[in-house]
Amino acid sequence: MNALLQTRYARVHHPAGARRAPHPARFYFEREIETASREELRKLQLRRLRATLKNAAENVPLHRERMKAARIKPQDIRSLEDLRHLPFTVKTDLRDHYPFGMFARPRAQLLRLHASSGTTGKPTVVGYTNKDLDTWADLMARSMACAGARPGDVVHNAYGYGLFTGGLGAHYGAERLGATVVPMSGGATERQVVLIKDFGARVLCSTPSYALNIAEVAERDGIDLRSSALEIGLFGAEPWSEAMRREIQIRLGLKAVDVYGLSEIMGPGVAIECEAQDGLHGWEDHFLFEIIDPETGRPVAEGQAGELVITTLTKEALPMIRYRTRDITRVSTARCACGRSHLRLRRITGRNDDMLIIRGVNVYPSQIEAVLVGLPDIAPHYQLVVSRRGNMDELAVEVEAAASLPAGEAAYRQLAEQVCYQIKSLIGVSTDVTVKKPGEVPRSQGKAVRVRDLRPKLG
Ligand code: DLL
Repeated sequence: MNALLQTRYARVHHPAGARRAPHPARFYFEREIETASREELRKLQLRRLRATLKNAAENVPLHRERMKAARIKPQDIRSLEDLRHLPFTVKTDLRDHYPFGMFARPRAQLLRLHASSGTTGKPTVVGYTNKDLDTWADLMARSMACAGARPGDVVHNAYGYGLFTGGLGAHYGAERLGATVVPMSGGATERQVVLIKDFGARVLCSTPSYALNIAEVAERDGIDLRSSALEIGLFGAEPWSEAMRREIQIRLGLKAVDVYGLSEIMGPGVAIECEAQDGLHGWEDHFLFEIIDPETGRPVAEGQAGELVITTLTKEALPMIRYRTRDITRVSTARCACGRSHLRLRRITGRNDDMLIIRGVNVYPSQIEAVLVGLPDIAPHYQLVVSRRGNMDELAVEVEAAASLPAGEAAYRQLAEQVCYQIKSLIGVSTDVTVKKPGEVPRSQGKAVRVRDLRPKLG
């Protein structure tokens, strides 16, 4: 039996036996596929791409019409590069075909729907067949194992359960791995802290901003999570910085791992860091990744920053062709120190649509975060307020004084000046900084609201 089949055999036939496996950490390591040569991966991708295009052309009118307009039939695709002749799919396509118009399977064949609300208009709805849910659980289990989780671990899942894909995505992945899931969802942070400690969670799943909230509540309530069983945090669903990673690692006493995903493509588990933490492995047996110049739509050279575009290769219900994620990153196909061959995405620095242009300087909120978090005398909680004066956008930064800083107007003013100076010298933009009292910046329960946009809405 080859290694891949052996892994699958173990998983399918001895789910409870996972705890007895001689090397549990290897249990969900699918060696054959995770370390396949680039050539083998590309062959597999091409075969699956053709099947995906066939599924889309036969079952989704929008894709059929677009392929027709581009004069391309699925069988014309002879190389992965041929995909570039097909147009992109964007978020508004899903909204325009609300609720089920992009599905390639009748609604009755879907076992689950998820949706994201977004800030304007109708939600984007995504759906999964039985096989899609199975693949998702497999990929999330693979991701968790890649990050160091093992069968038998207690996984405390503080991602929100509901229409958001974080909660159920992590839940079924952890079960598939053979871990014990604590299905907490977000909120009731005091209780979360107690249960993390009492149940002996080794793995914490949450947004990075909520992890910080958990750390803060634990410190306030005198519960030392650093001496608890926690070892690994699977953090994602929002941009975060290296400074934030350091802060969380110190305060929770765990290794913070970056996990990426999006509902339109699947949910969490599209890409994750391995123990080398040198980029996030994107699972290329299920997704095809491209980086394009967001202005021209053309591919950029490997290593250059651009917008991530993803095509699904195995999805039944919602095949996505060249989906523009709006997320900005870079890729590397060099083999990783961990031995995996699947490409690596660099930390997602932000979304195209989050980018602010302040007096001609492009700024992502996560860049400001990188400056703020770790500065002495301020707590790692902040909000950015964008407004407009005349034709110019202005940026105000609200930070919070650390509890250790003596309160007082003079101390706060001096601190504001220092923060303003740091942002100006490191990013090059002038900002109006306000220092708030401890606890005054709103805490996150899930995805943090980092920007309050007070600019008049267009149209
Ligand atoms: O956030 C799925 C997810 C859940 C990923 C839990 C990781 C953990 P959506 O709600 O559809 O899905 O939001 C997707 O969130 O396009 C990125 O802009 C952002 N995002 C997700 N993960 C990361 C990350 C889930 N690790 C959108 N770093 C994506 C930066 C991230 N941004």
